[in-house]
Amino acid sequence: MGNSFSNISAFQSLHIVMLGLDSAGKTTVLYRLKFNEFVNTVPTIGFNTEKIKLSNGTAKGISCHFWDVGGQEKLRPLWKSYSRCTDGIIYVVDSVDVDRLEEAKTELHKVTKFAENQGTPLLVIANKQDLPKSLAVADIEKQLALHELTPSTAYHVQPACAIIGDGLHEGMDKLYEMIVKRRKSLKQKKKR
Ligand SMILES: Nc1nc2c(ncn2[C@@H]2O[C@H](COP(=O)(O)OP(=O)(O)OP(=O)(O)O)[C@@H](O)[C@H]2O)c(=O)[nH]1
Ligand SMILES: [Mg+2]
Repeated sequence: MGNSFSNISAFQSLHIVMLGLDSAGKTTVLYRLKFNEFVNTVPTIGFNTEKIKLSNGTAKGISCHFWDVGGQEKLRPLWKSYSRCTDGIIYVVDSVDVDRLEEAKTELHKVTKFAENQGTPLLVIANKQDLPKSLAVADIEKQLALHELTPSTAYHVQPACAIIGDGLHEGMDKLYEMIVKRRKSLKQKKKR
């Protein structure tokens, strides 16, 4: 049976960049998706990159080329070039690091304002939901002021726990759906 995503199988590997403040859990997400197990990480100096074939949900079988860029302040100037011309942006947030949510918001809004990123679908991963006092998705959405993003930017906020993998496949499905939708509408615009 065909579904609305069937044309995606013909797509080449999706190009996904993963950003977020240091220690948010980006590299943990990357290796959880790659190996389906917890991998102990060290702070990323530079970036990690992996080709991953998604193994679950509606995006099952889709190949993604992930770029996981270090989130330390001195590395953030790199975000611009890594996020250029990607199919999707994943922004990982530490849901208990309340003191740095404002900083996370500022950095996210900077990224989405780059001309090349206008309209690129955004998956916000509200990570570390296993920890007590983790903020709920609605609070994170509000604190990151996602409603202030340009209307052309589709986004989804996904609660997750990268160390056990909860929420990651659901999040990837949502990102994939947004990417498909965007490609379709860009195609239709071209036809007009
Ligand atoms: N409790 C909990 N800890 C997590 C979770 N995800 C990641 N961590 C931990 O958070 C710490 C930072 O994780 P990383 O994946 O290295 O963070 P990062 O975003 O890649 O950080 P940089 O490379 O410095 O940008 C590690 O000790 C992880 O084990 C989670 O869902 N729950
Ligand atoms: Mg890292």
